Amino acid sequence: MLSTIQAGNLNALDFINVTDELKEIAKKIITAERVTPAEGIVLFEQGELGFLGKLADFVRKQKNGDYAYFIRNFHIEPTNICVNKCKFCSYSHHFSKTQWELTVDEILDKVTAKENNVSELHITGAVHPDRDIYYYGNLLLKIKKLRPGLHIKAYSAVELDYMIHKSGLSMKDGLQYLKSCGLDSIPGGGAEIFDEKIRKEICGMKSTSNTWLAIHETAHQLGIPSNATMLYGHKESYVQRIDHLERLRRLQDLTHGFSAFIPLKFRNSNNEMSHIAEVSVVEDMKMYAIARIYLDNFPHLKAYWPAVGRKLAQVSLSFGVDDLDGTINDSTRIYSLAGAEDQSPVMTVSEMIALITESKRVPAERDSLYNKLG
Ligand code: V47
Ligand code: SF4
Repeated sequence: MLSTIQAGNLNALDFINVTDELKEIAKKIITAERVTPAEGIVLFEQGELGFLGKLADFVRKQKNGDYAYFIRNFHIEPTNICVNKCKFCSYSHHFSKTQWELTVDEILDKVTAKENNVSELHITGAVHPDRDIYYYGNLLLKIKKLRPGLHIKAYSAVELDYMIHKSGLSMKDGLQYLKSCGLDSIPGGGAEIFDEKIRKEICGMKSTSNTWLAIHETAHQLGIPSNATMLYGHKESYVQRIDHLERLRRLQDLTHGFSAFIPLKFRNSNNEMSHIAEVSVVEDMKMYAIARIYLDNFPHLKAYWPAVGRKLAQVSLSFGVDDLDGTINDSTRIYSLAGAEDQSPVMTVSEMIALITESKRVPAERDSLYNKLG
């Protein structure tokens, strides 16, 4: 009986107006029992936002206490010239009105210009036809020489697939080579949606879902941690969202190499899918909450504020999120080109702290491996 279960500040009163099926799922969640794929779909189809929020908040608190993390970071996007043509992309040279290809010296100048207290550099961009693994390896070596203490989170699995394939190296040797040059971790991009049918429709030229998963698995085996993302709110169904989460949860059971999951809301400006309306805020918060509940083996759930806007990111702290990414410092264009609210995303540390404190969470500056700093 649910009424006998009390955990944290959750109790039976929170579940008065829900069906027996949802009550049973809630009972599993508060006793740390894993939710099945079928139950995940029920949560999406029947779970009302307040109910899901309470459960996700409970799970968040169990995992991360009241901390809400952030990092001092910046991005470098070396190029937007791309061999692929994803329909949701507003960023590549196919759809954007601008085109760029930074030289190594231009990239190094950007690194040199950053303040000394920045902890992480995130490098990702388009899949350039002519750049090979040795170009990217040398870039890592040069950045590390300039700033040995900077954590480099670089190259999505899609970029890695292309550069490793082009070099003729095996996946393991390619990743090992990049690690030896200074690759510290891998960002979560390129996952999009694993369902093969929808993936083919929206980004058919991209690496397959199995390749994305195999690259992350191999990286984890080599001691390279990574993140995972999911592009949601376009053509995918709830069944396909749960399938995506399920494939990630299974891989995480094997490797424990993922640090954070980042749901990425589809933004519809300036791309070939602009006719698809963006989903509501209710749908966004349900996505965060169910991701937090379902991915019981992922330590962190991140709201990437340049994608959803700082107000929504703040609200997400009550729906399972414990990490708001970082200060960014106006260094990324992926979301400004796709129509996000912040056209020049910059958040100062004091703005980040104020935003977190207002949500009654404890701000914690972190490094890339979620160690608290200061
Ligand atoms: O894979 C591209 C997404 C991703 C759109 O690991 C879009 O810490 C919505 O993965 N609407 C790249 N999304 C960004 C990414 C990321 C960002 C921040 C932190 C981390 C991390 C990873 O951006 C792509 C794609 O899924 N994307 N266009 C769009 N129109
Ligand atoms: Fe290229 Fe990435 Fe855009 Fe796809 S999402 S077209 S791989 S830049």
